[in-house]
Amino acid sequence: MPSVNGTRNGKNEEDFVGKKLRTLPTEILQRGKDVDKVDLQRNRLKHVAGISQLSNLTELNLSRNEISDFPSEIKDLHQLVRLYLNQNNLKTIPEDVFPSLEKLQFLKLSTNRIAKLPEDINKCHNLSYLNLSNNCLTDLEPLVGLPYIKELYAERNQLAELPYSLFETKSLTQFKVNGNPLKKPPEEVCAGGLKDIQNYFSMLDSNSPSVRSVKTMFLGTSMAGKSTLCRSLKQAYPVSVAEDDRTVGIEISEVESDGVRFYFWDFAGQEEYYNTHHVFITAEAFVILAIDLSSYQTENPQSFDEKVGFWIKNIHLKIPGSVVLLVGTHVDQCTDENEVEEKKKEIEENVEKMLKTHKSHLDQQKMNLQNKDNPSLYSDQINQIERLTEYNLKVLDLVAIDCTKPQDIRLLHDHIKNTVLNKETFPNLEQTLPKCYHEVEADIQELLRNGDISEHGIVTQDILLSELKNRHDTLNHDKLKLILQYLHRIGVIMWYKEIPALKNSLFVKPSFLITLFKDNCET
Ligand SMILES: Nc1nc2c(ncn2[C@@H]2O[C@H](COP(=O)(O)OP(=O)(O)OP(=O)(O)O)[C@@H](O)[C@H]2O)c(=O)[nH]1
Ligand SMILES: [Mg+2]
Repeated sequence: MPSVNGTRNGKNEEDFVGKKLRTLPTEILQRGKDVDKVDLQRNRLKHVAGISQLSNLTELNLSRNEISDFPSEIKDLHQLVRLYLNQNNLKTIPEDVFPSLEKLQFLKLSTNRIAKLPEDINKCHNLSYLNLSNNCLTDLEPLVGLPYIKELYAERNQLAELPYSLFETKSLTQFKVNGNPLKKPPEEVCAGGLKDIQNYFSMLDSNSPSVRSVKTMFLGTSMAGKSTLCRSLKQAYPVSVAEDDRTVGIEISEVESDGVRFYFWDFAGQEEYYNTHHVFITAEAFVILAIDLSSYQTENPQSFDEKVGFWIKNIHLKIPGSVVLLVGTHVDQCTDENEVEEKKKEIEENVEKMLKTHKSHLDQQKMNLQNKDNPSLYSDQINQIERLTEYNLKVLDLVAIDCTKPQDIRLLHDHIKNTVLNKETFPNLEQTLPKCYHEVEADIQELLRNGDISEHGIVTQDILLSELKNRHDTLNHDKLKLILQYLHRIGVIMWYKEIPALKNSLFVKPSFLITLFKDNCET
């Protein structure tokens, strides 16, 4: 039994924080019913045998211990109001615990390995705060029916679908679910918050289609072959791009292939556009990083930096959850296969080094904080760093091709198809959307084509809403606005709703906006 220096205050509160405890101290157990609150966080407890003797406990903090089996004695703590079990190794929670915790209002189970919730958790009638973030949950259905749930956190789990009925609960005011492979509702809907989720479900019916879509960004230096790749992939055949045909700003297009809708974003590689890229790089994406292999120089750090390093750094900063495919072009202009192989190898090795350095910097920073005199003061920062390390920019091996050769374009096309359909690489590919979301998107394009919206695509909110309302009498302004916000989040339109001077203007043709930015940058 380790020596313990628990501190007591007059209010029957016991503090045993960070004492390296492996079992509950006997002196606390002896005090039995007199104890009101116990803080045992940051110890080495694997179990809490005897805890049921503290039958008047209202608050129990067991966070940051080594508990892997849910302590069944907890169910005898009928007075418990707040329970912390976050940062342990819990995998399962048995049935029959929560119905007995009639007074429990606050439950923190974040950062464990829980894969399944007990079916009777919804019998914990007074629960108003529940944190389930950083676990492996695939289903929140057992939570349906919690009458007073107010705050619910389920970030970074394995949730693909959310139960509709959960959002019919009037009491719910806070809900966070980012970092899940969501398809129903898609992450971009959830990002809008509770109201967006509720509206999404109210518009969803049994006919709502499931679509697989992926935002594909073509990045790389000017003349690398981005537009050639983009246009050739669309045709599944080489399309020649003239030398003086530089992309101005950005070209956005859509193509359907093998049941997947690709949104192609072909960026200008010329330097004067670099300042504008961040405007359009928001969510996760599939990035095709084009590298002209013929002009790439091995053993020349500057060449690597300019053609590859610069882009990887930027992608890491702006879209850290992305998948990057390195595509080496112009192999026909390389001397032979050896040259191509050598360049491919060097690029892949350098990229790997970059990613490793990035990770070791984060680990180092984390260690510095953990080694401070009182690391619990920095636990929030440590958590943030841990979150950043979870974002693994995935960089796939380099595919070297000659863009003028039909079989090379086909090879790349098939390679992209296999990559995108790989569930591990793209867990978010499939999404279920109410039909009206697609219809509104198509309507905006039609309004543009018909000239009902001016050519540059700038339109006031009132005009757009009234045009859309004419076409969808079942959708009120609030619902239409939520759909427009979703389209903004996926990048189909731009709506700077938070900026007072711009909130009444919608940019339904983002490519025009970037040209404006370019002009600004040049002046
Ligand atoms: N021989 C050969 N030419 C290529 C290959 N890929 C691209 N090109 C040519 O290289 C030139 C530049 O290609 P683009 O696709 O326009 O380059 P980009 O990356 O879109 O350039 P920016 O729009 O300026 O950013 C064009 O003339 C293409 O025809 C290739 O694999 N082999
Ligand atoms: Mg181009």
